[in-house]
Amino acid sequence: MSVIAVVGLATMGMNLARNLAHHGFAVSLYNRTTARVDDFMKQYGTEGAFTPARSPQELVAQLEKPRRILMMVKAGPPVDETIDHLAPHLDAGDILIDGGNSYFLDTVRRGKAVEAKGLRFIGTGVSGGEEGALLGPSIMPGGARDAYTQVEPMLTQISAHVDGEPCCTYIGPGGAGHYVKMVHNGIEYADIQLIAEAYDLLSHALNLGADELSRIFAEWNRGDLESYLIQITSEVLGKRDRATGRPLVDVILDEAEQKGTGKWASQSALDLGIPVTAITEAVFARFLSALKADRQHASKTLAGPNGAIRTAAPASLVDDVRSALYASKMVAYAQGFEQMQAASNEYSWDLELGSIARIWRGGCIIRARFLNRITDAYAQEPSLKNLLLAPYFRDAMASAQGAWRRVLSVAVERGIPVPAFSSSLAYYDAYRRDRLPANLVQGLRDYFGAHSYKRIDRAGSFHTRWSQDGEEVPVR
Ligand code: NBP
Repeated sequence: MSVIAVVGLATMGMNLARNLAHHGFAVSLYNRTTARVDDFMKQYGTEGAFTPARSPQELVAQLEKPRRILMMVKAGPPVDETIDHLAPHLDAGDILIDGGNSYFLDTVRRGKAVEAKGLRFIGTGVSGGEEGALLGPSIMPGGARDAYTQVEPMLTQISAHVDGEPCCTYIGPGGAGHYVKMVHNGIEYADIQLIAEAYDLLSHALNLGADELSRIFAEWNRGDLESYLIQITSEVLGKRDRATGRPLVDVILDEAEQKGTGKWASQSALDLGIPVTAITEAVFARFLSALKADRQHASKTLAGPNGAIRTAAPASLVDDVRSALYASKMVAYAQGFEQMQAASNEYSWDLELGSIARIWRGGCIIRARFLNRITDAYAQEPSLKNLLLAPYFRDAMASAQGAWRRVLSVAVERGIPVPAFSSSLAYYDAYRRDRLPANLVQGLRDYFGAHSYKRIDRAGSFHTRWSQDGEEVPVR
């Protein structure tokens, strides 16, 4: 008998099934197109205790009870179709696990529908791509805790481990797991955009080529910025194109694509009223990059500051950009964690933010040395309002801000777009201000719409009859 089934044997399902088998778990395999099951058995059948199934009936007969089925199918309607395909053959208490990148409100809906049938449902984020799935991903499971307990030994064993701790922990009920994965992906968008801006700045302001930039990122990976994304940036920049002999990055088309998790993260932040500027700018930057034809036209039409800049950027710009990247990254993470706290309050998930940072230290795409700092910050102060207020981050921002501002001056003078760098600094500068120009915003709103305003010196709401007698009147 198998202890778990994997349904959906594309990149992720195939590698997770192999990972489970490598850890000694007997795994049943099923896929809508059964040829994939046969291909899997031919290629990997000897790696572990695999049992192929060609129908849902065959699959359920192979599984120990309560049955545990990990679905790794394309997000969206395929998940509903797979549930509908399998559920009629399952018994009360059996557990369906959706390990794809599902939208968290779909997970809430599916959880309720599945539980109404007497089954149990787990919606789990899995990060790490192909390699992570095979060698140890970061796993973010959400749903009923009793269902999680039934799969915990498997999920923790196949997850990545850092300092002997698994990169898997129970996240919370309902859609909590997929929500946290969505914010993870949003932060990944922001991280990638910040790296791209650093690359763009150094290549344009200092005229550095891909090989030199590859060396710079490799150097940065030995310091505070040490992370998977910085490491692979160095590798991508160092790669030569076989066909042309040029750096491969120079022949890759500059149109970024996306699958939607960053957009969902931004949409949810807007719904929650949380200023998640770095992720949202990263999503917008991808949209703008996709307007290639428009940009090509505009590049010949719209004026920039080129030619006006005579002074060469100093070589110290490299260090400044490193500091600016680190500071902007801290803002992106602070915003993402604030968003998760807001969602936790809104949906009553009781998220443990320090534990989330802990399970992102290994396996996932945003794994980074500095996640330890986030775990430490929440360990010291579990009700921390904003990561930037924690002593480590407060001090790191204070020491990076000079470089950050110099970098933005260089970018603005030279017309180099740095939306994530600059919106992160604007967020920092706004967040640390006790008085913002929202007083004028309120005055204008009251002028044209009688929306009223509050005063700094008296309680209550007020309206001024701006264009009539100019009198201020209290609003009840
Ligand atoms: P894909 O997202 O490419 O999905 C392919 C799988 O979905 C195949 O097994 C396919 O079956 C199945 N499928 C489709 Br398409 N429509 C179906 C339907 N109507 N009913 C049943 N099965 C259906 O696979 P993936 O890249 O392995 O990703 C799986 C999940 O993990 C996705 O949600 C993805 O977003 C997420 N994820 C992916 C990565 C990554 O790096 N790729 C990382 C993290 C998370 P078929 O063989 O019959 O067409």
